[in-house]
Amino acid sequence: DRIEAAKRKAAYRAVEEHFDSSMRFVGIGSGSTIVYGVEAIKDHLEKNPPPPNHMNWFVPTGWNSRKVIEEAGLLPIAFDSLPRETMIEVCFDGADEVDEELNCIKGGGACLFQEKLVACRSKKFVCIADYRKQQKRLLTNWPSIPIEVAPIAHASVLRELKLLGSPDAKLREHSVAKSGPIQTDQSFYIIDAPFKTLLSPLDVKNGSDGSGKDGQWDVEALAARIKMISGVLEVGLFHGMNGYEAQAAGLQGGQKPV
Ligand code: DER
Repeated sequence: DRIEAAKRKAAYRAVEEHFDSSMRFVGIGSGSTIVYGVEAIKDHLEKNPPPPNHMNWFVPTGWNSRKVIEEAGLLPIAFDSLPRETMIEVCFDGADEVDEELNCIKGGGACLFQEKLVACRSKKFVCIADYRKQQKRLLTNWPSIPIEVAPIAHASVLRELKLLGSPDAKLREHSVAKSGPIQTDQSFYIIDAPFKTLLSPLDVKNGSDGSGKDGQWDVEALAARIKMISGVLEVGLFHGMNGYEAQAAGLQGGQKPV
């Protein structure tokens, strides 16, 4: 259908522009769009075989990602077996919403922690997303920010989020499988925290105040503030992707997502 076709088109274009058979380490995110990304990489490798004795390693970002890599017949390598000085050449991943500065809300698939780890180790972060995801500001269409928290701390994190302007923040429960909160690959919980539509960096440049007064935040300020709450492992806001100079609580080391 139209959406699947859009996902596929975005994936093939992203791979065509940013993947090369001579790459050694490539990060693979989670979700349904990335399946097309892996399919496009597989096609590319068949048409453009790597140099003899060259290995393409694919770095998964959790259970779902590893499964996608293995089902495509590609070789996964565990993140913790990456040599310290190795940078991942490029990381392909999806997103739940993307603003005009290419900041992303991520975590719909509850894999945001390992996705951010891999993105931070990547020279380039390529976000593959269909037209539904692009909005002027984050939290326009996607309702809340996914936050990965230590189970023991979930109640106190909920209380702090309420004070920051998210009274309706709640634990992500199983939809059908079993009652109770879902658990991530780290056996942590996910809290989904709705906030007012986030101000973009452009709004801030034009003088808007996104420091949290009356619950109005900008992307960077809110990501940093949530990250400070005791018990928070990671926040599903990917921003500040433009290289090592980025001081934001988001990502260092990546380039602007494309
Ligand atoms: O969890 C994530 O951040 C994923 O990338 C995901 O939400 C994107 O999912 P989709 O490709 O199925 O929309």
